[in-house]
Amino acid sequence: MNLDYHRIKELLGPSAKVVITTHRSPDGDAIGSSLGLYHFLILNGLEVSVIIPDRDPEFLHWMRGHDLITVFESDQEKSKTLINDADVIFSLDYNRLDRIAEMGSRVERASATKILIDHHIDPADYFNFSLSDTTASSTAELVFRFIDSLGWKELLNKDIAECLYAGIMTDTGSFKFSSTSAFTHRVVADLMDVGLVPDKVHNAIFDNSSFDRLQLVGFALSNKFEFDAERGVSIIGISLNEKNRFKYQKGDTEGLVNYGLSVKGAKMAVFLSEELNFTKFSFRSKGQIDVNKIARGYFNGGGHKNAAGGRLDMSLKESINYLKDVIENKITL
Ligand SMILES: [Mn+2]
Repeated sequence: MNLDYHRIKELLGPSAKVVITTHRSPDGDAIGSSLGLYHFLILNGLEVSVIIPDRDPEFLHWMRGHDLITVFESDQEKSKTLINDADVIFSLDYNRLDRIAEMGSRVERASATKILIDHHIDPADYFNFSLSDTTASSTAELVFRFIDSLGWKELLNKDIAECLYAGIMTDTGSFKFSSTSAFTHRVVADLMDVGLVPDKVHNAIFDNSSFDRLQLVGFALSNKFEFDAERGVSIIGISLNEKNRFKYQKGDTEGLVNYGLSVKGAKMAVFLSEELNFTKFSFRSKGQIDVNKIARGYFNGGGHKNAAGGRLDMSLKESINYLKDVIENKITL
């Protein structure tokens, strides 16, 4: 069911208990949209908790309210109680319960009203209310729309603005992806009107690398980067050993896939990151190449047309061989 804002206002009455959830391996949009909504809802006197399945990378920890986030993986009892007691559960930046790992069954069984705010393709129909728009640049942009549609735009403040901006900026690749619309820029203008300083957020997120991280990026680009000029495909793969060598921290390989797509002539870029018993994939593409379809069809994943993820229970070496077989024999680019 689409959002009935009148009903939502009733649900978000003064004594409501609200839980905000977002996807596993939370990124800038996941945390930014969740904390943005959090700062908005607490203004209405609601009891609000943000629960994430697992830890987020350190470059997002500067956001106000971040220290109040509950991590399901490390605080299961508290998380379960909050989920069971909630009147309303928001699902932000994901649209299928398998994206929140073990938390999914808890959320499914909870008696709360479930509200989806998301921009990924093919939402599950399990939610009571959905604000789902695959053309939106980010979930943070949709949270802005949600607040505006409730008629509460005048409640926007600097805390909300910084968090939402972090989500929009990271999900649009600093406003360069094709999902960036005139509306996206209008939203940012409104956020600036309430005190957002864009370069402050940009610096907090992007100028915050450890020395080891940059060494890892340099190593990946000079030693682990393959470019198939004929097909326009970039592949960068990092093994678990290599990550350990550079004291890998969560988030250190963020954005590496975009280098692959920045090569002249590149149409698709794939980044592979080996974990203990599996390998994670990030896909990026230009134009009509639909990496959501490719990720869904061959890599147990999905996402958006030009940006998607996946995973296979294989080593890095096996994964690269499998990927090359798919590229050469199964799909047309
Ligand atoms: Mn997003």
